[in-house]
Amino acid sequence: MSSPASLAKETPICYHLAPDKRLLDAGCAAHGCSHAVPGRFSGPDMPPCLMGVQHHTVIDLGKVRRVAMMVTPQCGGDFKDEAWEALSTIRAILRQQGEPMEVTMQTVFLRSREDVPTAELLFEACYGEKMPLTLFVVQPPCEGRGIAIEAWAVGTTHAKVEHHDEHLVTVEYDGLRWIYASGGSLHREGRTAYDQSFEAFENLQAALRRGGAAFEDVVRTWLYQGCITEEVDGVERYRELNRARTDFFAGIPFDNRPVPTLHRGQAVYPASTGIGTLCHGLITACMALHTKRDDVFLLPLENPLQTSAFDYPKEYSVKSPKFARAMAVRTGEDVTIWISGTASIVNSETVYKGDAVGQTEQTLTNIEKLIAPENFARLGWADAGATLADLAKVHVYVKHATDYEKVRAVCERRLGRLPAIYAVADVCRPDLLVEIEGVAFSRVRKPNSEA
Ligand code: 3EB
Repeated sequence: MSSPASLAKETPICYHLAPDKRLLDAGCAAHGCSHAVPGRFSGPDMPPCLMGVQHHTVIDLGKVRRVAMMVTPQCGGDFKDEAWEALSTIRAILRQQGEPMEVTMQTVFLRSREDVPTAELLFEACYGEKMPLTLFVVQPPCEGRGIAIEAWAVGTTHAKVEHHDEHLVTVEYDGLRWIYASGGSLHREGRTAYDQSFEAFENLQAALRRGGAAFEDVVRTWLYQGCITEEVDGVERYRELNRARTDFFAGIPFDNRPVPTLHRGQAVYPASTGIGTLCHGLITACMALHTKRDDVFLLPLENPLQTSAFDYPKEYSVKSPKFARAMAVRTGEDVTIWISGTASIVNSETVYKGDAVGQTEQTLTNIEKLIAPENFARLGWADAGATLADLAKVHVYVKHATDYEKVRAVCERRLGRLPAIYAVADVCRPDLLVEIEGVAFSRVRKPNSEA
């Protein structure tokens, strides 16, 4: 377990890598970084520019503190400057928490494939032995920067974090064991999309096993596929991914999950994001939950406005996409909702074709209805539910960079200013312009209470 002192010991390497002192002084305001700095967070050891933009949410679950961070650097400079600023911001946010924190999983969004090796080096130098499970995804951040980081951290006073290997990190607290696994980034030439996808699922399974879990413990997957809508030999790569996922999932007892659901005997698939990346190949990760507690339950959410993805008609895929619209995890009185990538689909059709604003509105309405108390009640949890105000963070994938401002305006109007990253990515249907995923935290309503 790390103490603040041991965290401080790691930093010199990073400071050494800091290529641009501009980031560390107040001179930032001079070139356009004019973020208001709340007094509590300023101080001699807190660079005003870095602390000015606070894109994080703190979630206290019992004794355990979790922090969700969405960091986009503001100050410019070359790629190393930007990466350094983003990493420093994460470090500074964690230092404010008053207890030692560790990053458990992060997704790093990069503008250019050429920056991946530099990013890998910088991140390894910065995190050392405590490298989180890290995905490097080539999806240009919309704000025009070379990098943006989405990261989860946990307080280590009451949680034990283990960094097993590059593909496996586990976190334990309160009788819960979360397993974060990655399937590697598969770039091999000459592999079909089907083989690549199947191999990624096998890799995830192998990592989960090393972490003491099985694939039927998985609650959430992320699939970043290169050339997602490209046709190879007449078949779209995303369709091949779906075929491989269907075949792989056929061997997983999702109808008999260790963590109870109301749906025994019915397959309960993980929540998921399936989206494009500018890299070739496939980058995958998943999150699993293992527990012996008897007050932990799962509820897969389907959307009253949408056909379930696994019931999509054949025109979209011979083998339908096997994922739930969201997965609600109830631990005692806390309900965490992992919302799948959600798009402007009503029933099974794309709506607001060619209209990014309309698609964003519809997507947010889809999320709102998905997590609403009425939907929870319909699906069997009468005392649970959430609103858009309960979102801790969102990730917004935009197909065309030119739609970014409009999309962001809609998101900010309906969601307020919450931690968000906007990145350019191909959504898996040619007519979809926006996809949004997020995580919401809520508590169950006590009997006899009205709220
Ligand atoms: C959709 O609703 C949009 O293949 O795992 C969203 C979330 C989408 C997950 C996946 C695909 C996936 O069909 C696309």
